[in-house]
Amino acid sequence: MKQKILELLKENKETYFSGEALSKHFGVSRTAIWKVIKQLKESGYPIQSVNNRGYRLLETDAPYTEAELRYRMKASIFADHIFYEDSVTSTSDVIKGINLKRPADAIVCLADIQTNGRGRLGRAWQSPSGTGIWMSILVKPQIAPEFAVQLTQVAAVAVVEAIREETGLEAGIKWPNDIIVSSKKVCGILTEMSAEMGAVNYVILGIGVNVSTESFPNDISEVATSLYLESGELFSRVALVERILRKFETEYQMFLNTTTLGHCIERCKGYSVTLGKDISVIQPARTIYARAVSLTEKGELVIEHKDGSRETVFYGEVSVRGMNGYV
Ligand code: BT5
Repeated sequence: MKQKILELLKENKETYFSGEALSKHFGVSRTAIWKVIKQLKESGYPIQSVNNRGYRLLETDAPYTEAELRYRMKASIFADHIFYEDSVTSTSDVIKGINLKRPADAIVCLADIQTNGRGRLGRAWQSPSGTGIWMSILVKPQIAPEFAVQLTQVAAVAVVEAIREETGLEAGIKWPNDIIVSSKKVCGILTEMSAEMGAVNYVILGIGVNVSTESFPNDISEVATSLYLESGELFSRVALVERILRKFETEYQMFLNTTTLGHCIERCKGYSVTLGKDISVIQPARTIYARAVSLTEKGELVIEHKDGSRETVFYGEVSVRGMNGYV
């Protein structure tokens, strides 16, 4: 009912609805209506209550809440499988529990703060309160496990285009999992999978975007940036999340049709800040120095050695660093 009342108020902004009219409309008591309105107010909606007139939603920026996100994404694969928490260890951990209790083909979990945000290979991901989007998307593609790694590129292209459209910043993709602006990292993507022989159970895409961060701890201040630091503007997290999820859904559906990145690989190449650069590919057993020359339709990186021979490297087995720094 909370969702329904919110929809009614949103579709009729600035219009008063009396407690009595709402209670008749929803077939519940006026006290029940009052309780829901109280909850909505507590989660940040500017609802005004005026004696003898009723409740109305004021015209202002939308809050970053579960109800708001569900409302915006109601006609998507995520619909009412979007979950928001104030504080979690890691959205990529919490989403697994949600999937056990409320299984669905597509789930989103977001939090305002992560106390144990993770990067790849056990690295930490700084996720302070109020400053960023800490979000995990769980999907259940019916594909063989070896195809799942491509979803990192599906997420990357969704995020890079959402940032470009929402902020006007020239975001790029540093293969395989970083989104960068002005040579610094504004977003990282962590892809994890649960699979059995020959079949994927689910894939979790953890996406962290620094939105309004003003400063970073010393150890990452050289490599990290935020949308605010790059533009001087504060962007709405809820609008960005909506755009990322919409784009992700479109790209994901296209990926499912072919299980390749045929539909987006040219865009991935266009956004790539890695191609054309001399890079070091750091593998557990060796480091290769080569030039990044292309991406395959499966999202792998093609590198060219000094002698002109080419090799394809896969996400998950490498770290890529520019010879002279981060990119
Ligand atoms: C990543 O790993 O870039 C993947 C980050 C994924 C974070 C999301 S947030 C939602 C979901 N829940 C989680 O727990 N994780 C996901 P990697 O490529 O390993 O990069 C990690 C490195 O980035 C760290 O070692 C730092 O150097 C740097 N770093 C840490 N926090 C950062 C931040 N907020 N912004 C930019 N760089 C950061």
